[in-house]
Amino acid sequence: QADEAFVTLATNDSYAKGAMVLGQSLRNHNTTRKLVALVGPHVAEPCRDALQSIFDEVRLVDIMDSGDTAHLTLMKRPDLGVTLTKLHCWTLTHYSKCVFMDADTMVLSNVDELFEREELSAAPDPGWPDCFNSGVFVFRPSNETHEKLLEFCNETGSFDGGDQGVLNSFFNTWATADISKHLPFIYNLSTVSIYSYLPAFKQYGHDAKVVHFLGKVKPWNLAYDAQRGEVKGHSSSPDVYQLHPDYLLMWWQLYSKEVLPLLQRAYGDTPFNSGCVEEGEEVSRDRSRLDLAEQPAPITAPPPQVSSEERKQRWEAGQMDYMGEDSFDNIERKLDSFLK
Ligand SMILES: *[C@@H]1O[C@H](CO)[C@@H](O)[C@H](O)[C@H]1NC(C)=O
Ligand SMILES: *[C@@H]1O[C@H](CO)[C@@H](O)[C@H](O)[C@H]1NC(C)=O
Ligand SMILES: *[C@@H]1O[C@H](CO)[C@@H](O)[C@H](O)[C@H]1NC(C)=O
Ligand SMILES: *[C@@H]1O[C@H](CO)[C@@H](O)[C@H](O)[C@H]1NC(C)=O
Ligand SMILES: *[C@@H]1O[C@H](CO)[C@@H](O)[C@H](O)[C@H]1NC(C)=O
Ligand SMILES: [Mn+2]
Repeated sequence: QADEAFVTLATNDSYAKGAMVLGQSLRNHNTTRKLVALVGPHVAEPCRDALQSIFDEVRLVDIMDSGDTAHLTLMKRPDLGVTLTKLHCWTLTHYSKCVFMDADTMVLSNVDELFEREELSAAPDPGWPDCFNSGVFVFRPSNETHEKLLEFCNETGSFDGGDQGVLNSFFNTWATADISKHLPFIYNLSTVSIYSYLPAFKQYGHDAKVVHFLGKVKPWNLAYDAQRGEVKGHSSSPDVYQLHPDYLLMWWQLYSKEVLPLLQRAYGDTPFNSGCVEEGEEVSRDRSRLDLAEQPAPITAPPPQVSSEERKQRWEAGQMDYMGEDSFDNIERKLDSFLK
């Protein structure tokens, strides 16, 4: 078990906070496996220090410094930077098996049983169930596989511009070859689907083991009043209502109690964005606008004929077609076909 690890990725200071909450949630549920954080070169020194106190290993990944296929591919496809950094997880060959988890996930219970699964195991995306989602997956580190993945990126690129496209094309038998590689829905209880599909929550919610904060607005884009125990700054964006309030609060409680003290120690007297506001302090309009700057355009009715590719992209941007193709009935039917 010492040669198995949970792995996550932080490309900037915001995602580093997510990684810290994820790591701490794994610790709190007494994982027996090692914890590894891959960090990009833009993560500040104090953030790396704070990560260091939660994770067993914090590894800097700078594709620009590597004279290999990854670097050459990056020159050709700069948009694949984060993807290539994520693929770096295959080079962790001092572990025999790993579970990758996105920095915008958090565990609600011990999930060590995931290590019983084989590469490549992942959860189906209810919005696009023939694809797996690359937010949580089981893999076996291997320099050979890493090299092949890089060659694949260089030659084929990514159908969705990210790692999910690359991995789905590379591990292209996932949907059909081996049902044991399909993780149950409880490993992917996204807050979007909970909040939008109450029936789904009633059916699977009590078994939830992993929460995935999908969409453009992440918990760390909001603010928290620790005295009152309230998450703030979400009134202006309809997008935020897709974040389930209980899990959002749980994230902030864990952050303010167990992660913030580590950041405060690492930063010392240097000011940093803690995300916490004083009692009664209002989150200014400017502040909310700034934090939510990345929110997608408001939901608009999709044209009648949308290609599945487009539909998938909309789903991932949190713009679901609630009444039509993405309605709960359709999704439930698809899920049933997976879970039986
Ligand atoms: C942080 O990195 C993620 C990708 O890993 C990106 O989507 C996000 O926009 C970045 N945020 C900032 C504030 O740079
Ligand atoms: C983790 O282990 C500690 C100490 O052994 C124990 O007190 C705690 O209840 C455990 N936590 C969980 C979630 O099992
Ligand atoms: C990248 O792909 C091109 C073909 O598109 C090939 O000529 C080149 O050798 C590849 N580079 C690497 C580093 O694999
Ligand atoms: C979880 O489900 C959502 C839809 O509810 C999907 O967009 C996402 O990709 C899935 N994530 C994982 C880790 O399977
Ligand atoms: C994989 O590559 C890394 C770096 O190139 C190297 O340190 C490591 O020993 C290699 N692992 C194996 C099992 O060959
Ligand atoms: Mn994610």
